[in-house]
Amino acid sequence: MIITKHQALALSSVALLVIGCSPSSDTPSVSNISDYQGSASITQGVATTVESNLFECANGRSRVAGVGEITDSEGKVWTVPAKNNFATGPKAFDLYEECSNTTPSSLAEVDQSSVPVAIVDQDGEEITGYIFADNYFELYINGQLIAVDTVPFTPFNSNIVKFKVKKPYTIAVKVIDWEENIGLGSEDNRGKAYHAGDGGFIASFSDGTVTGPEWQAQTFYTSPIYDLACLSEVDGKRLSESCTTEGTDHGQDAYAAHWETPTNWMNQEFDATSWPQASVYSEDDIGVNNKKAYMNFIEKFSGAGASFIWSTNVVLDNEVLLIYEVK
Ligand SMILES: [Ca+2]
Ligand SMILES: [Ca+2]
Ligand SMILES: [Ca+2]
Repeated sequence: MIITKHQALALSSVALLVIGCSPSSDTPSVSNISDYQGSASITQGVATTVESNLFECANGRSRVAGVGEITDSEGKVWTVPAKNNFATGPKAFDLYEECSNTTPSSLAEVDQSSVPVAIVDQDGEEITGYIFADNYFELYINGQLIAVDTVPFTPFNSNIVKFKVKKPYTIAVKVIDWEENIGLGSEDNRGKAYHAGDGGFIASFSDGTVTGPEWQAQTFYTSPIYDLACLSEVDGKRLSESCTTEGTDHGQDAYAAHWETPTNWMNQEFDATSWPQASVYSEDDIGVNNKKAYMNFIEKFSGAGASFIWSTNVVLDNEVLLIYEVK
């Protein structure tokens, strides 16, 4: 049989396609951005680093907490893992923070009287909050930025906040599950170069407010996604429950789904009733039993009736906004 030059080219293309579609079992399959029909903006691949590291740990190890930018197919630029106020925001008081040598073994060793009080209402009630975030939080009360986490990525830490406010008031929290592979939603962990880490947020407040399923939670950044067909949206929920969370050594071409955060999301008048209710996770889900920043003060977390919350996917959703109105 004589094969023309044209046929030979076609055959080699098929061969390439076959190679491309027959990855080793460790290589994720990938669909096309053009096949995606949902409301997110999609990016692919690693972001350009714009901030190489937000945080240096003087006394030990910490993962590099970088910030990057990545452009979607429509030319829109997204900040990953998320826009944040770490550099300029008021730092929360350290409850437990190894890098600052703040390592009390219990609350009795903490001088809570030295926690600064943020004023929302001068004649309001003084409220104390205890916060543990995997990995990073920014706390707003009635739209006012009260405190930002003192460690963006690792080591795991916890914080105390105090503020004066009148009821009813609105708690709004931006939480970020940080990433080492910027724009790819992953870190070098568990023996894989692209391991998808998990998030988690828990807090209790002295007026009895605790994190739980009554809070609203919406995701704004989901990654890594290896097959866009696994993303779906139902009743305002941005779902990724059928997406793989398996680590890989070849995650450099992962997709990410981005949604624009509303500019006024932290304000009291923002209506979050269309957002999904927060999903609740157990201490085992989050893996805190080896984390002193949590366990040493557990009476202010699960012991106070608080639950770990996040959006519907605590592994793949990396920027989540939480809102709760205290009546
Ligand atoms: Ca932190
Ligand atoms: Ca994490
Ligand atoms: Ca994650």
